[in-house]
Amino acid sequence: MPKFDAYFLMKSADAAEFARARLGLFAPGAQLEHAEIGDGNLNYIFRVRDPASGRSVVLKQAGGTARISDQFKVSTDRTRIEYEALKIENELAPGLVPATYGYDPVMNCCAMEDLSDHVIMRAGLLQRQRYPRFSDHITTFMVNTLLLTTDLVMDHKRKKEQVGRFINPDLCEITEDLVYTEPFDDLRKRNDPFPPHRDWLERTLYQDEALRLETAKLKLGFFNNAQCLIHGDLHTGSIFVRPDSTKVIDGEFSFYGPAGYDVGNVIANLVFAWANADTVMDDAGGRAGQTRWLEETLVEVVEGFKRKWKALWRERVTESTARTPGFAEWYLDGVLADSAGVTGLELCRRTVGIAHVKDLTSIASPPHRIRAERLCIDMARRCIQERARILSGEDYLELLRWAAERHPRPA
Ligand code: SR1
Ligand code: MG
Repeated sequence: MPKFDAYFLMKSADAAEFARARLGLFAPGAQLEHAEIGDGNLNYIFRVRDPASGRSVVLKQAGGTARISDQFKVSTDRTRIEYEALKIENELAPGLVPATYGYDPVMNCCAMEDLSDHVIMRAGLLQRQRYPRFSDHITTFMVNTLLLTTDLVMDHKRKKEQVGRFINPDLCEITEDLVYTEPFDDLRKRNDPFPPHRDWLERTLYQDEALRLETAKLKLGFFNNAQCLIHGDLHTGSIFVRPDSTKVIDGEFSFYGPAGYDVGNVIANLVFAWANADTVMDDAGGRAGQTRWLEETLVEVVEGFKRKWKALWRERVTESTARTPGFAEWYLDGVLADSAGVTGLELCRRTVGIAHVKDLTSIASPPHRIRAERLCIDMARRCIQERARILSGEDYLELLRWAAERHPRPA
């Protein structure tokens, strides 16, 4: 039987052979360079390159369990979902996602543009880089992909078909457990709080009944609100950047869910970058410059999102009942409240849960890491509890400043 007619988990040499045999991108005799370059929690990522022609491709292959832990059994159908989401995103937000070159349902493998001239945004921010086009690009990506896949714009029957194509139970379950449940109830005993302040984290997150009630309500929205096609994991590790370019990757968590899930992830991950810079950078001038840029970016993300959403709403919404006076404002306020709630959830789960972020874990000094984590958690709790009134970029900055003042930088 030909090599790629039955599924197996590839090594990088297999990926090169697959690229040559199945993609038609390389000459038959080309001497291909190949490497496995993935460092995410779930998949295997290969870069295959022909140094003679300069052509290259990235192959993403799904295994039956997550890389981070065999505990997570995850359907390989997620690669199809990512491929189909990429095609839609390429249409709705051109230039803001990698080009796709094909999908193989047997090998559960998707071929896409090599973005080696970009860096993962989280890594770039930790090196104190700034990305002046990011807020403009990411708000266009979010508004176009989210609003244009709602019932307010799409043909309703077509939208229901699409909801079906994007049913993504295994990946949704990961989010339901890791984001909505376990940060507030370590029922599977797999949380991983930073030991020196484990007691503080557990007391603050697991024993606050009022907070847990609000997270239960938010989880219901994630279960039931098939609002639009969301990316589902839009943190700074899922975004490639250059100063002049932004490319959203890793859409395997895509499904029809609440729009605010994507917006809240972007905001929370800017807060992680801020907490790292403000806590770690010793040089006062450099620190002020980097944190100011992050604050401005956060405000531009929220305000740009609102501005572009309203403009696209006027242009593209066709649902007749949406013209009812007051409806547009009510709908956007709901998306913003969900965004604030998810900001809080993401801040909590990356701190206490199993899937951490380098913005926090790379802080070597325990008192500094504790300070960064506590400011994130305190801001998070208010984002969840007060989400209905958090409607502007300035509202987030007020909470960030409040939390930072409660937890001053260690000397
Ligand atoms: C088991 S996967 C853990 C996390 O990694 C992904 O990037 C998602 O954020 C998920 O929650
Ligand atoms: Mg990912």
